[in-house]
Amino acid sequence: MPLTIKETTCEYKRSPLGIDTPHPRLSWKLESEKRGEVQTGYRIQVSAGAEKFDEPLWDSGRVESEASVLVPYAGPELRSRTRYYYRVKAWGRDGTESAWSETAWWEAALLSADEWQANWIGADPAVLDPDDEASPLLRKTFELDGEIASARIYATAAGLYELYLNGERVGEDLMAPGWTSYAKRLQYQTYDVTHSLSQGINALGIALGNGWYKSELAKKNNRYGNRRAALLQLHVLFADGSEQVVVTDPSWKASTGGIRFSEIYHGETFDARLEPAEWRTAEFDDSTWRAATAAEPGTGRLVAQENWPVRVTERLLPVALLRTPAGDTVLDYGQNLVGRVRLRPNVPAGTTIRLRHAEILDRDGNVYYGNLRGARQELVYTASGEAGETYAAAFTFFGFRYVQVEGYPGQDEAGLPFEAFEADVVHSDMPETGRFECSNELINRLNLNIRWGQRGNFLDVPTDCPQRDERLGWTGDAQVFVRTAAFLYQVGPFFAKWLHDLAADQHPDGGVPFVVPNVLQGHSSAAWGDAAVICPWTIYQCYGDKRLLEEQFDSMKAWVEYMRAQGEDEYLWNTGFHFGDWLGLDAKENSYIGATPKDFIATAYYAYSARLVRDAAVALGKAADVRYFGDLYHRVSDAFRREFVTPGGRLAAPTQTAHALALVFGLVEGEVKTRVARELNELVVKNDHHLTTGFVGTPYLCFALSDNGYHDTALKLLMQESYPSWLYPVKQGATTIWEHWDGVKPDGTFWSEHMNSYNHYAYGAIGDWLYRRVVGLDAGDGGTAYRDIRIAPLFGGSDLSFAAATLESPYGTIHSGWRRADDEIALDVALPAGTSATVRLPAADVARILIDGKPADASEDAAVLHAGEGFVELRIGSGRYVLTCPA
Ligand code: RAM
Repeated sequence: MPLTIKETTCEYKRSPLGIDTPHPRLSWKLESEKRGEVQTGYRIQVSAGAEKFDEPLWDSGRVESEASVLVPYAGPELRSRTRYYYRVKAWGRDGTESAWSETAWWEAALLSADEWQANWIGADPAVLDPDDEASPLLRKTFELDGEIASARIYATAAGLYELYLNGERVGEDLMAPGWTSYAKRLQYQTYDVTHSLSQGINALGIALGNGWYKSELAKKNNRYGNRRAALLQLHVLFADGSEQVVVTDPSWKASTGGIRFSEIYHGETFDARLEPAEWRTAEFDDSTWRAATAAEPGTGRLVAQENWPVRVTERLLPVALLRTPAGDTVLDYGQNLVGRVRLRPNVPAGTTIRLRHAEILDRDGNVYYGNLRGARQELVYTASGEAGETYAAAFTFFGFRYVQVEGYPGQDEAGLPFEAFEADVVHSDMPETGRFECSNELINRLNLNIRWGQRGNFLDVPTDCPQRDERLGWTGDAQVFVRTAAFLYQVGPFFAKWLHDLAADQHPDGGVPFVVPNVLQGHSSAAWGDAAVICPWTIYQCYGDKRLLEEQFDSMKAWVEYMRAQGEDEYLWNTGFHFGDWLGLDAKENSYIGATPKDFIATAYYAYSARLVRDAAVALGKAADVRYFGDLYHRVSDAFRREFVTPGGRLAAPTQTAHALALVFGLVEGEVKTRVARELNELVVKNDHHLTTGFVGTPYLCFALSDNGYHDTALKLLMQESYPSWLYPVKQGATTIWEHWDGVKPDGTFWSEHMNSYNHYAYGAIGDWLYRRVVGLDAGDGGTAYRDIRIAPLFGGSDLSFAAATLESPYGTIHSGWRRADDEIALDVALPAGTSATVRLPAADVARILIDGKPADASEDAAVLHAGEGFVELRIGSGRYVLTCPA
């Protein structure tokens, strides 16, 4: 197969509508069967039409470069509402030229604020009190005269919206416009509606929900405003070149319909009898509707949708019908999921069905609602009785495995028709990128639980949990999980959007809110605020997103400067409030905060973040910042050692978390490091191979052991099935990651209902270690976006007989998998074109390592980088290899 270009993307997406950056970035993947293939040059053409490449708007010409990830468009200034077609070709190692890629496109949205002609509107407050729970409906008819060539809608809302055109739903996005720091930034969405319009009279309809804008969030409603409102602009281009624009303005009509109540935490109440039939169509008589009025929602800058849209990504039928001891009728979906039930009731008009959503059954088998705290999460539906009626909550989501059904006719005798209760799984529709498998089924289930945790909690913002009256963008949780997240799914746009909100909500002194978007008072706990630094750095490493790093750089610096200003000593952070090693098991009785001293954690993170900011400055070529943050990093690390390392060379804090942080953050060196590692190992062994770590220590614990000669101990921790361990919840039947190691105690009782989520991804951060250490599929230091790969599996004892992972990286598919047989281990590696890898294997000498059956030092496709001290390092280029080494 010759050199070919597959999968071109613009701003991470395939042919995206509605991009508002002036220099969109293009990426492509190369495919070649040749080993060691690299790109030596590329050429990009951008044109105004799919057939217009003979007169391109921009032709990069042949550029001698290996770049193929996020290459910025550098042609003439882009125009709003314009589609740009592009194609790419590349040259390979020995000059081979690829054919042009398939043509793809992106479309510019509204590139400046003055392109907006629309006005914010809502229902007249004199007619519908803004605090009336019923959702407003807005509609407008308009006439089109002429042949329609193309049409786009740009729309957003204060609250949430669903859009209809001539009776049909526009797009499939849910929970639009998403959750941002509304007072500063509000996303709008772009829709291609060319084929939904017709000549003559057309009708637009908008349903509005409270959403994050107005719902009760963290015990308070109307956080951003109290009046739901819409902003929409439709541009119709006719075949003769003329244009018509329809906008929201007071000529629209307003009323209410079936949605009587809608809240993020509490669910939705829908009365199908009150939904005016056909209100979304041109034929509907709206003479009883009132005029809409102008609204001022107080929202900030309008930005085109950055994140992946929220969508239904899977449907699940219940797996069982339960009759609980309390006499309830309960559907079990077999999986703790986030989404909604798509109700298809076949019942008489006026029947009210109530669905109550819960995560877990108690010891007696009854549905448990205690851990939801104030969140009601229920759907109350009153049927119209019409044939084929169906309803799925529009403006809310539920975290559940179990649904208690009340009011379904005949449910006590006949049971329930499962097809009438199908569940929609709802989250940000991020492409799946990572797969993992090993020989232990419990660990495979753990990995699945990590994925479900990410799905449920990556619903436009990274939330701590999706079910109780919280569901907030907790910075600490996001920070510990970001690297695992970036393996399992493509989270570039997801974190870019969230980090823009983090910067928007950051305090003038650099303090970082506990949650983003910020709806709480508190800010700036160590390990939570560090999300400002760790997340953009991780996205840069995993996807090569230098622009994001550049955009966030001031925010990153400001956070480190905030820390510098806190301590009584400039280089120690020993003041203020901190969550500490949150939920650590070495906490005092009745405390959530683990035993590791807060100033230890705060100073360790201070050093770590200063170092990452220095590294970011190196990447961005900012010499003065490199010096400043490099110096700061050294001073903070020195201060850390003075304060927390005893003259004898041990850590002053005898906890697993303290030892893990000091090792992983590189705060101890030489003999002290050796001793700290040995003592960490002893702490774990003495605790009968059980962890004591909380949110801060857990993500690093196994890395600290594996990377310092104690991989077998790390593996024992992983394989541990008794409490506390990662596999304990799995053995208890968990299908997601729990907030507490003992969310369900061995005797079947629960942790206190004040804080006991069964879908809290933080401890799922162990995924990162599974992929990068057990499988050994890691990025190297010689580049970003896995251009330089490091394959260094740690086989450990004989607990596992195989482990494999596949990652769809920015350059293409990377695979690494090892299998142990008799006295040999076979390693299967595949690298995409444009990348190369260092493979590290344990062996006394090179001759014991075979590549495709031949000794490694005789292979033409591998260079020996190192041999000795019990390990061999080889350098290989793209392609597929089977390596073997002695077990
Ligand atoms: C809880 C959240 C979150 C954690 C904070 C400190 O309320 O659920 O997971 O980061 O506390």
